[in-house]
Amino acid sequence: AFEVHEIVVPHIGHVPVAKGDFKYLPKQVQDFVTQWVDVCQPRAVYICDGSVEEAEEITAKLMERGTLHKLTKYPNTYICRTDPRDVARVESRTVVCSVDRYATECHTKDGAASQLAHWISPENMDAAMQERFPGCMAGRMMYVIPFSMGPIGSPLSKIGVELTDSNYVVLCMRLMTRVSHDIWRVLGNNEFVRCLHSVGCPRPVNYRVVNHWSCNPEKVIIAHMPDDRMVVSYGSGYGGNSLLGKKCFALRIAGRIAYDEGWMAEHMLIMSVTNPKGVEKFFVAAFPSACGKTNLAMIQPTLPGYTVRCVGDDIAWMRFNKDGQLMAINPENGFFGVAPGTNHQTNPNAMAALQRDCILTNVAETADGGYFWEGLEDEVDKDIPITTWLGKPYKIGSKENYPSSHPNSRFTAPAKNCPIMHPKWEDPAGVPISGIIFGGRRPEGVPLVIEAEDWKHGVFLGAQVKSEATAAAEFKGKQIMHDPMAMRPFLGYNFGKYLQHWLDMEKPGRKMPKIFHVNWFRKDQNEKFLWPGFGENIRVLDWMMRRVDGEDIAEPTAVGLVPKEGSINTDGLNINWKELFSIPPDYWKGDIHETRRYLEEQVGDDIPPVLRSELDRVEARVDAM
Ligand code: SAT
Ligand code: MN
Repeated sequence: AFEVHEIVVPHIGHVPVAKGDFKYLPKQVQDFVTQWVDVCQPRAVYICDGSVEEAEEITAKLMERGTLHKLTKYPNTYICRTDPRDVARVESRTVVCSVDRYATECHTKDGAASQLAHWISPENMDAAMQERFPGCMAGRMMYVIPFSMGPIGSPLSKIGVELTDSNYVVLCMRLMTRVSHDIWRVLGNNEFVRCLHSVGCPRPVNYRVVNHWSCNPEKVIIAHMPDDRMVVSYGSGYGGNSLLGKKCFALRIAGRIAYDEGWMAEHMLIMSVTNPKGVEKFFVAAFPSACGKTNLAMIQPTLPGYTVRCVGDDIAWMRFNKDGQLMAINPENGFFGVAPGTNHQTNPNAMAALQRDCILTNVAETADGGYFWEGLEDEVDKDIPITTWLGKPYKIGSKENYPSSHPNSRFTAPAKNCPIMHPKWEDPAGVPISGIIFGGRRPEGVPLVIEAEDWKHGVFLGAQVKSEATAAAEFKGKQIMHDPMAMRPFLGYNFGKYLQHWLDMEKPGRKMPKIFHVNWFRKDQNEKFLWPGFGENIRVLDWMMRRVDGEDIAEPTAVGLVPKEGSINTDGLNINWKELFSIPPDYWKGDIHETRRYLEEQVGDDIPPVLRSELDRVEARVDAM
């Protein structure tokens, strides 16, 4: 005779645990999972461990369903096409919850609608959640993703747990963050950032699912509760809306933690430049989304003898160490880069990173199993049949079904695939920053580079960042939008307080980095770019390095320091220096008055007094031009 053993499936309430050992999770995580299992009612819970086997299992499921499609040209690389209604961040539905409205928004002039963070009251937040979350995962799996922003266990890193009903999100989180079983041990009894995400499509679905991509565009909300260190996202599966470690955690929530703890969480790439003398300096740079941060972070310098290495392409966490040196880490583990425009000319290092282990979302496919997007015309067979991101046939050069890829189509690639990652890119101590660069797309009036006179003036330069709208969010057309510090979409608290926090970074004994503003996008009367950009940008970085070392190659103007004529190496280029560096008085008078109008309307009484006097000072000088 033999005994019959009952197979006991562990449960959370009455919901079975499909994978993983719930008992192993720290108590505070168990409570978090239990709470939302009760509300969302998934059919089962899947505790992720970050293993390769797990990725293979989930990839196979997504291929079976048709959400992912394997590209035969590159190993372990997949194409994904979303519902065309779910293609970018939704700024208008991105909100921050606080008891006091002015913890989130500024005291705007005459109650103007805030463009710098959108507030939601705790009552409205509760109602929004009540309307969406109960039962929202019915018939679906809830994945529990343990992740670290920054190297696992580093003192500068932070841990989060994302609950999601999207397995596409699981795969992308594995590329963009560090997902591992080890997180539970490192976390112990400590606090973590709570992330809750649902595509908002409980089963049975009573509408047509487009492209095997579940989403609920009418009900999208991306909400942040900085006091509770929590993010709640509903209705979208795309990018920054759903990979909650990225903009939601690493910028909006971390920004608030940084404010409380005296450090900085910024929308910045991190890179190093080594000159022919072997001297290396690190820079961070803040440009609005889709303005070329990824390209700059990975440039292939055209000047001989220079080496560029990449630490990160989107987010920098920075703090001054005990020696007064500003140190930066990249909290991410991968790149979520804009695909169109990326090619072997503009960014060979990104192309190298795209040879394996990637997910490409909303790009086109060539008949031989490769990817295609606008910008790759010279790198594939001209006659090859192409299928657009909308599944339509396309031929290079044809107007029909153009463009082949959505303008905000993206590649998701592991950082370690990039051949020029800095050997210290995962150093827990971070890398020492010598210069901070701001910039945007400014077709008119703004010179190639401006250097701030001091830290305060630099903060002002950052506050006046504007740029042509791009496809990274829902805005249309070529309007020039304010995007102060390139943070407009990513603020987690009152922007006046944020500016004061920047000003407060300057303290005796600290080595304040130099601050610059660049514009690669100035055009002449014939709409032609005045500067070649991309690899040639090394020439501007070289000038900045020499400025950091105090070389006498800058001269004052009303708007800041600019290069003395000829002090940027333009050998071999055909450059109209006068036009590239001109500061047209009429343009700048209009611009500075417009900046004042914007700051007074949007930041209002929250404008820090020091920043206001910078504005007055610069405006008086510009008016006297
Ligand atoms: O916010 S996303 O991560 O979707 C991309 C961006 O805007 O930089
Ligand atoms: Mn970004």
